[in-house]
Amino acid sequence: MVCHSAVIPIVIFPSREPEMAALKPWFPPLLLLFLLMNFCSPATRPSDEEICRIDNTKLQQRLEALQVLLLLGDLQLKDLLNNNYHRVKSRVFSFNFSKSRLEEPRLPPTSGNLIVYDQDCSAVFDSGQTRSGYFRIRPRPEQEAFLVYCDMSDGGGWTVIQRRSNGKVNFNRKWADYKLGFGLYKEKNDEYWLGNDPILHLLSNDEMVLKVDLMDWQGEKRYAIYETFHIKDEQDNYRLWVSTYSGNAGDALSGGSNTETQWSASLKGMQFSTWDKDNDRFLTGSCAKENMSGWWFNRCHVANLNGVYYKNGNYTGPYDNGVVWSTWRGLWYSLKYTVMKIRRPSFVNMGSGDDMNN
Ligand SMILES: [Ca+2]
Repeated sequence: MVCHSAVIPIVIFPSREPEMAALKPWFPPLLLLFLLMNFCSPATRPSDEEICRIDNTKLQQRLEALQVLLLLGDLQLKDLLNNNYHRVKSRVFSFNFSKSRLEEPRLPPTSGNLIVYDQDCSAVFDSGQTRSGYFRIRPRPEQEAFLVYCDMSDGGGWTVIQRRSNGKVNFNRKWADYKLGFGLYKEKNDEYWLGNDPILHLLSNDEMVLKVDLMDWQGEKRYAIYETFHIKDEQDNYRLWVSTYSGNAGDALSGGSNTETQWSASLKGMQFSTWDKDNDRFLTGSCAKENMSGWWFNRCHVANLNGVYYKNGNYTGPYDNGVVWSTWRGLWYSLKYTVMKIRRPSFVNMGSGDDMNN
């Protein structure tokens, strides 16, 4: 039995998309590994089979090392592009958004007898609806309208994409649930995850500001604002990018102020993971399983708002898997109330949220 590694040509695929260009270094080793696995004919001598297994193991290790290198390179590239000293914005992301804006006409405002939905809560606010509540919106003409909570306090026009408030909704969900969204959409403080696809559709129309509102069990409130918030499509596992923090809760999405922590906990450039789809950088385990949530895990995090809802704040256990924003209350304190909400940049003001009345 022979492993035909010496005669397999390495094919370089042409890349048409920026995303494909980023993935290109994966393809030769992936293809090589795949072909190797198929070329190894059934064992006639144990020693040859053993040799083949060792070769496969080595290739697997090399593949994993390359994946880590690629992720690190990607992080460095994003940091360079968004470095304040250079004042250069991420072309990787802005390219697609500019393109989508050109291709998709904006919906007319809600009026008349036709059922025409607003694109987002900013548009709902513009149309004169200035009281917070649930509205049906349709960010993209080809998609179905969906229900969302519009926070019209705090300057108005905020589309709420995530809320934790009472622990009634299970956030330990599979990929398909996080993709489409889940939770309750009735009461003011009902918990939900809007869904990665709906969030993606919202972000395709315009760049968005992300604001995170937080409250601890003593009623103290903090917030974090990110000037831009992007996620990529499902093919890239909804890879996250945020830039330019301001606020008083700390920049936990960037991994905090410690450089060593940032390397392992910054969520910038991370893909989304769930217990049934592990895309994190923790090569020997699953952050989603440990943290019992879907999130943009690195290895693993210092901020996870989809974690386990521990009542009364402080908690203990084998994993720091609470509803965590560690730059404010640490990894072992689970917050009482969290909201992630997005809005067009033209609405930006820097006040803190006043919609947390539970
Ligand atoms: Ca993993």
